[in-house]
Amino acid sequence: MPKTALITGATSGFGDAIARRFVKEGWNVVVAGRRADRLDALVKDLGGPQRAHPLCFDIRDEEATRAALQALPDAFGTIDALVNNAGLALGTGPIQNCDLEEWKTMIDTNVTGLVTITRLLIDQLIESKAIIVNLASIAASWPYPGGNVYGGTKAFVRQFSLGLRSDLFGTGVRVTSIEPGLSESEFTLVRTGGNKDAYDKLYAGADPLQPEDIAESVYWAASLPPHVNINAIEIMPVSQSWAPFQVHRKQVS
Ligand code: NDP
Ligand code: 8X3
Repeated sequence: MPKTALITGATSGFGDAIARRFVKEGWNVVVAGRRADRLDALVKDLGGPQRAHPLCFDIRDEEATRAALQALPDAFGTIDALVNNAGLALGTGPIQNCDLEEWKTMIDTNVTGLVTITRLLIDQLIESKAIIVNLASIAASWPYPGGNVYGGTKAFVRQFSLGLRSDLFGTGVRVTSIEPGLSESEFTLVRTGGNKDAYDKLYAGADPLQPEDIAESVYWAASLPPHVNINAIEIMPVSQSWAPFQVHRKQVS
């Protein structure tokens, strides 16, 4: 009987690549997102309804999430890996210029949506001794100008992952926080409101991580023997590293 992974945010970027990676290794997948046309195309690509099942819902909507999970067919009803990947950043400006609605959207998606689906599935995940893989970010640990609420949501995801590990002690459930740096995906188009120039500039010459790189680490963590838990993986492209702290100086005459 193949194992089943439920991957949120499977309509593009990391989620799409993660779904493909798991199916390549013989798993079945439940692929979630809001764009039904992309989910249908992905299911087709993955081998059809025997291998993949689409769940179309907005992760910010608790009732929609609950209804989607309840509607899972029996063949996809036991989840062995929950990959909490759906998420977004909105805006790159400093706090003084930020739009409060964008902040709420990030919190509702990256934090509330992620904890909701985890809570709704937890009894079943314990029963199947599943792995939960949460997509955090380097922004969880390393602040940068314009990262404000996005970084805060990802710090939550990282800490929530560690907290889950503590609470799930003795259950056999494994929990991993994946924390990528610069990665090429629609993430940057979403963040900049569809600004293709900004997208091109960000990645130009940087040889960023690709969704397949992230899929590799998610699958690796999930494929290890049941007594091995990878707590966190921080991944950057070789081209990215840290800068010195900035120091604001008063004018001295
Ligand atoms: P993409 O924009 O390519 O994918 C984001 C996915 O999230 C889409 O499938 C989208 O599906 C889904 N999503 C967004 N909002 C909702 C919602 N309200 N309900 C349901 N699904 C939603 O970005 P990435 O693949 O790059 O990002 C995936 C995760 O990785 C995110 O959590 C991101 O924060 C994190 N990350 C990204 C990095 C990067 O540089 N790209 C680096 C570090 C972490 P749909 O629109 O169809 O609903
Ligand atoms: C996305 C990576 O560096 O843009 O989580 O915050 S970064």
